[in-house]
This record gives sequence, structure tokens and C-alpha cells, in this order.
Amino acid sequence: MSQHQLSDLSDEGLRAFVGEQLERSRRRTARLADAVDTDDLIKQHSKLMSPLIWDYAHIGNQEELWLVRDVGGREPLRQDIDELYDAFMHPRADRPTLPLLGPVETRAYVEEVRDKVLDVLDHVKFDGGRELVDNGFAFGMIVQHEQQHDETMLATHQLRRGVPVLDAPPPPAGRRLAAPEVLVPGGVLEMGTSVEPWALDNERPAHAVRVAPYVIDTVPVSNGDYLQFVTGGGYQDPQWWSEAGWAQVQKASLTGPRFWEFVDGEWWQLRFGKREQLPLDEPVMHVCFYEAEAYAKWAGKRLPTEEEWEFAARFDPATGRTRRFPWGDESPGPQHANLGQRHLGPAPVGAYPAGASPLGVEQLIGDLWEWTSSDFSPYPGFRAFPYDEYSLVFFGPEYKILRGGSFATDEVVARSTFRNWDYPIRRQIFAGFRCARDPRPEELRA
Ligand code: AVJ
Ligand code: FE
Repeated sequence: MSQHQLSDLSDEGLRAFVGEQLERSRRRTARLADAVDTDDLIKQHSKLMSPLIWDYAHIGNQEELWLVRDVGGREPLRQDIDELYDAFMHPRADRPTLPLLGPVETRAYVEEVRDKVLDVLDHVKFDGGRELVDNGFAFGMIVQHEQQHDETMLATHQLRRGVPVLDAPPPPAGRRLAAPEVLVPGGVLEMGTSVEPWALDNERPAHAVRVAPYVIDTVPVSNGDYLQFVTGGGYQDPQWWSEAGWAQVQKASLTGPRFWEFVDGEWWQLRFGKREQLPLDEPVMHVCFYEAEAYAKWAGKRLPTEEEWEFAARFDPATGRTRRFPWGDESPGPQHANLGQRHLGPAPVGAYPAGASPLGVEQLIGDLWEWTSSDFSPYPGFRAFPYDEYSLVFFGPEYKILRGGSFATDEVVARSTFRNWDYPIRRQIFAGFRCARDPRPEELRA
């Protein structure tokens, strides 16, 4: 069963599916919190992030607001703490100074909320005519909220100093690719979705977009490729950088991707507390939008637009149809994509041939988020649902769109229509990029 077929389920089937998703996300949250000691749970590891304990209680608080109070119509459990866990009241940097619930109270609170939610789930009428509950949407939204915070918590783990506490098997091996780039013929894409029951407001509605022919990289840019830019003086030469990008290079003294180190004549990277030799065949990660943009210019290319990214991920040139995923309509399995924190990093390029699109573009879903050149803006016909603070208040040119999900993103989130966004200076997220370019005239004639 997967989320796009929810409307085919009986109420009992839907209840069971929602219950499994809630349980799965909570297991991950608890694992991320339980992996560290009390001190590391409550302290702030970076000004960019909340203390892990804030994410934990915020997950419970959002679940209480939407599922206990709104969907269930039940009495509040802890109205007094709403303000502490409202992301708009206190910036991340200030959160460690708040009178937050401690670890014992937090665990008790989220469990109490969950008990009530399971009771609400037992009694909810999915066909009661409430849009919020239709196909279990509010439950799906809260599962995705928890999974999104689990990715944020994993990013906090990456920023934490100290001995490693997380472990996972390595991702599958990479392979040599037949072609570094793919010519995409262009056409009309049905962008976004009006039919995925758990798609969030900014992915809606589906709308036709004409995309001109373009060329896109088969796989994300690798550490080996990016190293050429670094050692070739890319960070010393303003010609590759936008004005804002060059200002950021100077302001933040950027010399290479975050978590790279050059020691004793060799390149290393720091991953969840382990120092490892820089794997040249892995996609470059922890670069900001400006670094992605500069590399692309240096390589004689550019970043893809959000439309081009989604066209590469969903367009089937044989039928002209827009697919759910690059490989077809089935939900992602471990053979298709590196998702769900199964591995603790992106797989080497070429590791997922079964995840290729019909045009032969690979690793679009999973491994790492990909910066696009697009600002975060609403689709035509956008309607904020069920609250303005998920998407609406963020629309505008300050945010750049990222697509595809990372190794840290759960399957319940990683739709090919899912839109992520962040400031162009951010590097702590699990993000990299691939390049695109306009086709040369002779490529179009061929
Ligand atoms: C969509 C990942 C940008 O983490 O700020 C979490 C998701 N919204 N809680 C974020 C979100 C509210 C959001 N991103
Ligand atoms: Fe949140």
C-alpha cells in the first residue's frame, strides 16, 4: 500500500496504514533522541538548529494541535506550552534559553499525545465531509511533519561534535555512467499534483507547463568534480560567482564545502563524528545555493529550474505522460532510491540504475536535495491549506527551491512533486546539485 492509493482503501485499511506511519515515524524520532546523552539532547549544537529536545516536543505539540484538538475536538493537554513550541514565536538561536520541557517530561508529553491520537484515529470518520480528514490528510500531514523534523534532527546530529553515536550500513556501490549528460527533448509536463491525497498545499494544483529542450547531468555533481573547482581556484575568482554569492564567500570565508578538511596534503570529510577520506565518487554535499551556482558557471553550465528538474523526474517521452516517479508509478523501494535514513550519506554516483527516468537521468529521488535556480513561489491556483504558516508566509525571492529528497528524507515525504526551500546561504542541510544547460544548435538537429 502506498499513499497515492489511499482513496481505494476501506476505512479500516486507512486506519491501519495511518497507524503504521505514525508508529514508524515515532520509532525514528525516538532513535535520534535516544542516541545522545541528556546533555547533548538539551544543548544547542549550532545557532542554526534547535536543541534536539525542542524538535521532539514540537513534534508532539503539532500532533496535539492538529490531531487531538482540531481533528479529535478534544480538550487541550498542555495549552500552556503551545507558545514555547511555536516556530514563529522564537527563532532557533533563542530556543535553548526557553523554559523547555526536560527529557523526562518531553517523552511523557509526546506519549500522552500519541495515546490520545490513537484513540482519535480509532473513532475518526474519514468520510465525514471534512476536507482536513479526507483520505486521512491531517494524519498524513502530521506524519510528514514528524519525518521532516527527523531530517532536521539528523542535520543537528551532523553538527554535533564528539564521538559517533549513529551507525548504518554503507549505501550500494556506484558505477561508471555511459553518458554524463542527457538531452531532454522538452514538451508539456503536468507539474505538481491534484490527486496525491497527502501532497501538501504548495505542490497543488497540477498545471500544464511547457518546457523547452535542455541538457541535464545524468547524476549529481560528485566530490571529484567539485574538487577540481576548489583546487582550480574557484573560491578565489569572483568571475564564477553572482554578486550575492561573492559577498557570501567573503563574509563567511568560504573555501570549500562545509565538513571538508584538508590535512597533511589530503582531503577528508567529517560525517556524523567520523573523519573519512573524501570519497570522490559521492555527490558533493553541504554546499549552499551560491556554491552550486558558481560551480555550474565554472563548468560552462547553469542550475536547472524547478520545472526542468520535475520534467526530468516525471516526463515519459514515449507516451507524453507525467509519471509519479522517475522509474514509474510504484512507490520507492530500496532498489530505486536512497531514502529513509537507511544509510548515513548519499550513495556514489551511478548506484541506482533501477531508479533511472525513461530519459536516463539518475538519482533524482533520494541521496541529496538538489538546489534549483527557482525561487519559492505558489503554483497558479494555489490555496493555503490547512494553515498559512506551512508555505504561504515563505513565498518570495529570499528562498530557493530544492528537489528530490535526501538519504535522510522518508518515503512518505519524498514525492517527486515535493518542494523544499531554504535560504541560498544554508549549508547544514543535506543538499547538493546537478547542472543543466541550453542545448547547442547541432544537438537539437541530431
Ligand atoms: C519544508 C523543510 C522547509 O523544516 O522549516 C517543519 C518543514 N514546516 N515544520 C522546515 C516544516 C513546519 C520546513 N521545510
Ligand atoms: Fe515544525
